This record gives sequence, C-alpha cells and structure tokens, in this order.
Amino acid sequence: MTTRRRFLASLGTTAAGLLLMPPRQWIAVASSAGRLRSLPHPLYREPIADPTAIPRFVQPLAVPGELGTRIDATAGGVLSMTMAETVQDVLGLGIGTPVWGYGLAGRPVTWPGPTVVAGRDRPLQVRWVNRLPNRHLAPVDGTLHWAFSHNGHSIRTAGVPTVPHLHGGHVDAAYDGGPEQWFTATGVTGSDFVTDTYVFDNDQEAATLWYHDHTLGITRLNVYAGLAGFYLLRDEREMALIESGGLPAAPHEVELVIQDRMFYPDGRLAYPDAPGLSPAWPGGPSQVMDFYGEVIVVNGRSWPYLRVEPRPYRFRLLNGSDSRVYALSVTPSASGTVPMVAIGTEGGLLQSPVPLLGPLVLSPGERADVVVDFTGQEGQTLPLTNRAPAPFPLGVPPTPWTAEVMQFRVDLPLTGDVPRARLPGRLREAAYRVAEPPALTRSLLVGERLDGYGRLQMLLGTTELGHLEYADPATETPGLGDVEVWELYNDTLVAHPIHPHLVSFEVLDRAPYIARRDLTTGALHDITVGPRRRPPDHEQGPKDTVLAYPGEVTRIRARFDRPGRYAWHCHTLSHEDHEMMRPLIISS
Ligand SMILES: [Cu+2]
Repeated sequence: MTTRRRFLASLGTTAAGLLLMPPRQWIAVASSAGRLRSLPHPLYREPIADPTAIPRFVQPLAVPGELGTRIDATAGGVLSMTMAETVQDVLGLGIGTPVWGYGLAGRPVTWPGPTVVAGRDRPLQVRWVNRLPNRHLAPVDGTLHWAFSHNGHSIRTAGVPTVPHLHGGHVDAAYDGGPEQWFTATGVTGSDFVTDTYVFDNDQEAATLWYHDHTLGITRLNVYAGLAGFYLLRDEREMALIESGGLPAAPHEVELVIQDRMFYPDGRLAYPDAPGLSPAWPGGPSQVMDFYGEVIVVNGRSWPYLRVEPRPYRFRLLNGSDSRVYALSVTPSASGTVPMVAIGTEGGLLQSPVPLLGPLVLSPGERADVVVDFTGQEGQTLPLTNRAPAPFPLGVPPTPWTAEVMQFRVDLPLTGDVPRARLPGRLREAAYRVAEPPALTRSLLVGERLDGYGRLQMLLGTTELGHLEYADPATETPGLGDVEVWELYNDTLVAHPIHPHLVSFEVLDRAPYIARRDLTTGALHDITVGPRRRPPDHEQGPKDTVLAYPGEVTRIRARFDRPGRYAWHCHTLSHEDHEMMRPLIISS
C-alpha cells in the first residue's frame, strides 16, 4: 500500500478519522455527571463537555491592556517572568479551569501571558522562572522523543520541563529557547541549556512576535495548558504612523490569540488520552496526528465578544492553535461589507495596506496585522467567522461552532477626542525583499510515513535523503551571513506551516510539482515544477512562518545572520512534537 493510501485508510479508522467527524455523529448522550452536559468521545477516556452546550458570546474579550497585563518595555530593561499554574474562568460559567500562564514576578500568571511591548534596539533582559507543578495538565506521551526520554527523570520528581521561545525574534542562539534548552523548577536542564536569563536585542523592525513554550516532545501540551503570550516590538517608523493618526492606537489596537480547546464537564482542559487510540502504546498515549478542539478560545476565553466604536481598529491576530487553520472574515452585515485590510506580516509592515478580497488564512504560528473599519456599523453585531476545513485544506468544513470565533458589537460611542485613524497609502518606503543572490538553494522535503507504532507521522528532510528526524545529523547548515533559498516540497496531503528560527524571510513563490517518490526513504526524484505564482500581496512582507500547501513547492529566501544552533520545524504542534523538526546550524 502506498503511503498515501495508508494515509487515507488511516483517516477512516483511527483517531484522525474520528476527529474529522462532525460532532453530531458522535454518540451524544446527555449526562448529569458534571456541571456541563457531557458526551462520550472516542479520543478521551472520560466524557467531555458537549461543545454545543457551552454558551457563546456571553463574556467580554479579555483585553491585555485593560487587564493590566500589557508590559511597557519599550525602553528596555530587566524583567522576571514566572511560569505557574492558576485557575481561570475560561468558559464564562463560573467554572474554574486550571491552566498554566506567564506572569511578571509578584503578579498572577495569566493565559495568555502578559503582552510585552518592546522597543527597537532597546535590549530587554528576561529571567524566566519555572514554578510549574510536578504533574502535567495534559497526558504526556512517553513514546515520543521528549525532554525526559533518555535521562531517567520524571515530571513527578523533577517537575515539568519548560523553555520559552520568542517566535520571530532575532535572538542569539543561547537565548533562542530551543527544544533542548528546557529547565525544570528543580534545576534539571536539557542538553542545550545555557541560561534561564535571556537577552532580547530587539534589533529588528516593528513586528508582531509571540513567546511560547518549546520543550522537546511536549510543546503541544505546554502550549495547550496556556504557555503563550504576545511580544509586540515597536520602532520609530511605526510610532510615527501611530502618532500621525495613520494607525489606530490602544485602546483601538487589540491583540487576539485564537486557540481551540476541549473541556471536561467540570471545566478542566481535555486532551486526547483514550487507551483505544492504540493499545500497543506504552504509557499514556496522547499523540494524535492533528488536534482539533471544538471550543474556540480567544485571549483565554471561549467565544468572547468585544464592544467597539464605529472606527478603525488594529488587530494583531495570532493563530496559537495546535493544528487548526482559520480562514477569517468579519462577516458582512446587512448595511454593507466590513473589509479587513492587511497592514503587516509576522515580521513587519507591508509596503501598502492590502484590502483582503477573501478570508484571511492563518495557520498555526502565523500572525497577521490587520485593520477593520467599523465606521458606519453602529448597532451591528458582527461575527468573526472561520471557514477553513480541518485538516486544511482538504478536510471537512467547520461546524456551526467552530465557524464562529468571536463577535464585534459596534455599540460604544465614538470617543470624540481621538480622531479616526486614516491608513496612509504607504507603510514602508520599499517592498520587503531579501535581495542578495543566494549562496545556496536547498531542496527540502515535507513528508509523511508511519512511525514504529503504526501512527501517521509527518517529517521534514531533504528531497535527496528523504525523511529525517530531529536527532539525525544537521543538513541545514548555512554559513554566517549567507542568503539561501529554501524550496519546501510538501509531499503530504495537508498544509504545513513551516517556521525557521532566527530569521525573517521573503516568500518568493509557490508552484505545483510532480515527482517520483522513493517509498522507503520518502526521497523525491525527477521533480518537475509547474508554473510559479507570487504569494498574495498580504504575504509580501517579512514572514517567519509560511504555509506550504500539499503538492506544491513553496520557496522562501532568508539571510542567516547569527551563528549557532537553532531549529526549523512545522508549527502544527502535534507534528513538531512527533519529529517534524530539524536542527538549523549556522556556522561562524
Ligand atoms: Cu506539519
């Protein structure tokens, strides 16, 4: 059987297939066991909270600035950030959900963590303090290559390993927060650990960055528990745009991290743990090919609403989900359309504002900087809708629950002393380009196979060598200062968000291809590439995560300008934890 046929067969019979079923096909049995209506679900040992019984749009969005969890670090300086457990009312029902969060020393931790606002060329030193408990909120799958695989430690005795990574940050390797730089509350550290005190030079342009856990083999679980937050970097160009009224400023600038979750009826986070997933797996299987939650959570609250004024708002959108891709629109109201205008990518501003003609596709790890103008929408209630299939792009459409993310209620009066922002025609002098000729073009593989337990496994590699695991010798080893073109051949049936650490890159183009595949190694031969197409206008800014579509080669160009050991990986967290990650070693 070919890998592809096995893949399709597995969709019909395994966890992945069950995930694809709309909830109405689950055996829905009302239960009085918990505070929420429960129903059995084949991926979970215990009955879960019926997502359709969770009320929507009943709680306001948690806005970091209003909650005092936006940290002004634009002058640089020193921070201490704790990681610990807390309880939040995620569902808006007065039921506490234990979560993990980040918080400034002496303040409560929160999910999402506080938004750090940093300033260009103003170094910020952050000491990270691990106060996580000696148990996990999610089932750890010991069959994966993870932090404690070969060192005899356990979470019960050593505590939870954690390591914060500044995603999109131009950061020295010692402070990258890579997968083996983890540390525990008891002082146990990973093989690449250097220090728990990071220096962020902030020597890059204004950007929508975020920080999140990156621990080997349990990144998906640590992020699921809540370890993620925004890091907004400002520079003079952006500040000038804000001060001249070209870009909306707080409170009309709001960060939104979109995540999907499942819950037990008592409010606890639920994560797949059914022994029936595969009886052959020793020790708490939790690895699923993709994880899809049916409860959409924005800034740590399920299906919230945001009251807005009839004026333009700037939204920093982050997909912090494990696997779910979103295709987002502010649904047109009866009185007219509400266009979304893209103004920036992950690593900076676009050259000009780009009105989006269709939904904004945002894959895990990607960010978008957008402006939505609510002028003339007084009295309207506008849902932020999602129409992305799961898996993306060839899965099933969203359910009525996952098809809506949050609501905007245009019911606040216009604050008279702040004029409406007017987007300028130009946001940066010239289009973002990585112009230098490449020293090398790498032909890289995004592939799939079955692992030793018969689970479908997504892997990276090279088209010449085929599939490679994280521990295999590094093949991506640019020289310091080199510009390289990376060709990402996606030989699977799903799209993968690919993220190299350290660099921002230019997306050059995408093209269909055909090739002959070595069924043993996954290597590709006789590759023929079809017509190339430029990325859409709203992707033509500095990117650090790019969606590689199935059957296509996606080309990016980057300059590798700091030495040391980094990583590149798929940002579908369940793939990343299952070996879809490779070293990136830049030689000095
Ligand atoms: Cu992937």
